[in-house]
Formats: sequence, C-alpha cells, structure tokens
Amino acid sequence: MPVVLPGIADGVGRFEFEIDLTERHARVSFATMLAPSPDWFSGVSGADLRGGGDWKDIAVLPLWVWDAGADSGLDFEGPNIDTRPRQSVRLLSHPAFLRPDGLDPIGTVTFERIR
Ligand SMILES: [Ca+2]
Repeated sequence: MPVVLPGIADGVGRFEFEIDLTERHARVSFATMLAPSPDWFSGVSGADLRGGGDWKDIAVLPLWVWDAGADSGLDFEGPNIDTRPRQSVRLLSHPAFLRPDGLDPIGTVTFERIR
C-alpha cells in the first residue's frame, strides 16, 4: 500500500509514520527526492525486516544519495541539463556527500517494531 508523506521543508528534520507489514509483505521500499537538486534522491529498496525469520525489533539503515541518470546538473540549484542518453541509477559522489573515508549518507531511517 503506497504511503505519501510531506517533505522536510528546510532539509533538516524528521518525520514518523506507521505501516502494517505481514509475513507475505515483510519488505519496505520508499524513495524521496532531494530538492532542489538535478535528479537526486534517497530511499530504501526492499529492506527486509524479518532477518532470519523473526521480525526485527529495530533496524537503522543509512540513506544514501542516488543519481537517477536523467539530469546532468552539477549542483543543487544548477540549471536543468537533460541527460541523453539516460544513464543508469548510481550512487552519487557529489562533494557534498564525500568524506575522506567515503560517502556520507544524507540521514538514516529507523524501522521500529510496534505491536
Ligand atoms: Ca544526474
């Protein structure tokens, strides 16, 4: 079941929501755009909240920033530069997310089991 949520307007903050999972539907995926940005987004794909068969009480995952391969703009507020041909989705290595030891996630997502 899709859930649509408001964004974090000033780029810093958090929000919470509840979803119902079942044994048949035990994985969670979501995506959120970064705005402004060319075509950058973050999210989680197929997070398995039943590791080893038991529901996890808590799972904390990093939110990496991805490039959708549709716009070649170089910075958050640069002009739109349509990417032709389209490129594959890949991790973004923009300086805003690079640290000496690697990529820096834009945040984390915490899945907490409530009964
Ligand atoms: Ca891009």
